[in-house]
Amino acid sequence: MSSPTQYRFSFGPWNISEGADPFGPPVRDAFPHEEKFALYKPMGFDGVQFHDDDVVPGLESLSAGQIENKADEVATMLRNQGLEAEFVAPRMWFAAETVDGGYTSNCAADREMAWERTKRSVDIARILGSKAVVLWLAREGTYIREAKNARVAYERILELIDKVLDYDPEIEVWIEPKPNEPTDVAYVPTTGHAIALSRASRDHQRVKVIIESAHAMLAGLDASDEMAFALAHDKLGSVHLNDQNGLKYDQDKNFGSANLRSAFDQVLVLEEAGYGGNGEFIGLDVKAMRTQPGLPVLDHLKNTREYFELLLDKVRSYDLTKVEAFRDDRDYEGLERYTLRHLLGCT
Ligand code: XLS
Ligand code: MG
Repeated sequence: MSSPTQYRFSFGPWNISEGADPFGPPVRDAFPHEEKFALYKPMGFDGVQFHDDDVVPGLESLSAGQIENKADEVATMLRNQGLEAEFVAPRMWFAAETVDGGYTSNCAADREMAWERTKRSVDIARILGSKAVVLWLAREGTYIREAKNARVAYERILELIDKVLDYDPEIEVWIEPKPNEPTDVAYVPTTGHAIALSRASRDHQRVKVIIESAHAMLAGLDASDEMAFALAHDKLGSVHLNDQNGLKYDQDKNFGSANLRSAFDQVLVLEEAGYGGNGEFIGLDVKAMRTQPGLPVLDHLKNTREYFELLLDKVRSYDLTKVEAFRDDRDYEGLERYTLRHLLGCT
């Protein structure tokens, strides 16, 4: 029997102490960005997920050389802390030019700006030794469907992916699908859309997906099935584990906090496929509750990591021989009882 996967965990600095929300006063101060990295290892995290401007703040007004110097500094800091950069994502949704999307904007100058910014993210990823850029296509969609030509928009996204693959012969592109928010309707809402784009690209082995549990749920889909679909295509670059209580705003709740059984199913799918065996991270995208004071606020990250480990114990003690027997008898009532009793700790 092969030895059990030693999972490694990652999260992005945006998961720590962002104290403001759109509907009330800040409940906690922002924690200084550069001090966040020292918090990773003591909490049991080995990977940092980055936006390009988490690495190089204010990069839009810096020269390529200045960006490189700052990225070099961060690379040294990561080495000193024993941390790995999991991915770098162009934060394409705050610039004035990308209000109506970057890659799919109707304006050629905006699309050019988006491409330039994406190249800088690839440069930064290369300097940090990260193998992937993540495209969370936040504003690549519309508020009214007539605003853009959807067929052309898909072509533009594919063209961009091909350009990234050409620009760097080693970089991987991981698409993070999400069906809505900030746009009303997004062009790449599901894993299936992302994998279709991958297959249509000029080097599909370098185009994968990162699946966020809550994003799948917002699309009305089962997060574990989305992960299974990507794994079946050998295209699960990473995950953003979290939870979501129904079809609302993007909540980024603690993994398992809204639906423990769904969280169990996700861990089961990952473990069964040997995910993590090639160095893939268990990435978390969880936010502190809006009511939570403190500085820095970290318990949601520690707790979600712990919930993953506890669910992993449940997955590893789930009796697959029994499961098979229930399946053979098509006794799903019995299978559900076994599963729920197992989750509830009954022997
Ligand atoms: C949004 C995402 C985003 C990315 C990287 O849900 O988590 O922050 O992962 O752009
Ligand atoms: Mg995410």
